Amino acid sequence: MEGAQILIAGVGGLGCSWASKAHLRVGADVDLVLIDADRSSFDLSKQAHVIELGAESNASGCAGLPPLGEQRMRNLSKASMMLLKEVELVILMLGLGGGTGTGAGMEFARQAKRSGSVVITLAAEPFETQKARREIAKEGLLELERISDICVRLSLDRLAWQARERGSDWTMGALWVEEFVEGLVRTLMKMGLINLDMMDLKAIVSKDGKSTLLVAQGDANEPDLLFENAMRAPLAELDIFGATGCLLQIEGGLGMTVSQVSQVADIFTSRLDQNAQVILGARISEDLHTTLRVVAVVSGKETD
Ligand SMILES: Nc1nc2c(ncn2[C@@H]2O[C@H](COP(=O)(O)OP(=O)(O)OP(=O)(O)O)[C@@H](O)[C@H]2O)c(=O)[nH]1
Ligand SMILES: [Mg+2]
Repeated sequence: MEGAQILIAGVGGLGCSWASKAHLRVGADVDLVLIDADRSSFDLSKQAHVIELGAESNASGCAGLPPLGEQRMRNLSKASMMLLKEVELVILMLGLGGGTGTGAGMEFARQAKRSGSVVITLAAEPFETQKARREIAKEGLLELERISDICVRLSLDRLAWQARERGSDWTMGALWVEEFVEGLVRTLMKMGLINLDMMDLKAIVSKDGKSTLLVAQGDANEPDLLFENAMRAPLAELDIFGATGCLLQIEGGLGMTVSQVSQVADIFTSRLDQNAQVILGARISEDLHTTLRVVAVVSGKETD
């Protein structure tokens, strides 16, 4: 899908922070929009389009009220629809539990769908200890799952725990999010050996049931470890057993062999439904050397 228009969108404090960091990794071919009521979020990137929610901008954001965020976003739909005009894929990032990410996030997702875009949402669920925020998040999540083509649920507890393990100082695990988005965008932007494009992505995500997305990187000679890596992702729900659709993109250095590709493909597809539709793509990227990068979009999971 060369020339496909990808937009990274961050909504609310956490969403804007993640989106601007992820955008730095993928460069100027991809657009960035930051949406918040709190103006300080816009200092995060010099290259971003910004949508400021509400007249009286202050650090209290949308005051923890999703309907307020939703309403403000709806009022600005003219500006956002303009921005979304040529966009084919929106990667939407937000933290659930506040007013802006939850409320404005779901309205922006609706607008993106209305404008014909595929929407992949990365939604962070509040910490276990944040009871009130988790209540707010619950409803927002249901709606985001309904609207988005793929809704990847991140657990802030798992993210923070892994960030500590990696010695990364940022408690919310931004590094993992950056790598995830980089893998996804690079996969979708470049042409593969076997060509994967937007139509393939649409075919997979149009299946009934839930979808999720895995991204993993590892040594080309250790496909098992690579799979384990993917399974260690800080996702809130990671059960791919019985899924009926999978888009698998495998990227490796010049030395990547057919046998490596098929080993990885076997491992990633072994838990799917026997009759699952699998779309496989492989690509050479010189900079990867002996590393393989795998992006798997898994869909058609039973809804629970
Ligand atoms: N413990 C902790 N959690 C945070 C912090 N910042 C964000 N979060 C988590 O991230 C979620 C989203 O927070 P924000 O992105 O700041 O909220 P927002 O979307 O800007 O919403 P409003 O400011 O209410 O309009 C929250 O529900 C928390 O779970 C923080 O500093 N500490
Ligand atoms: Mg805020």
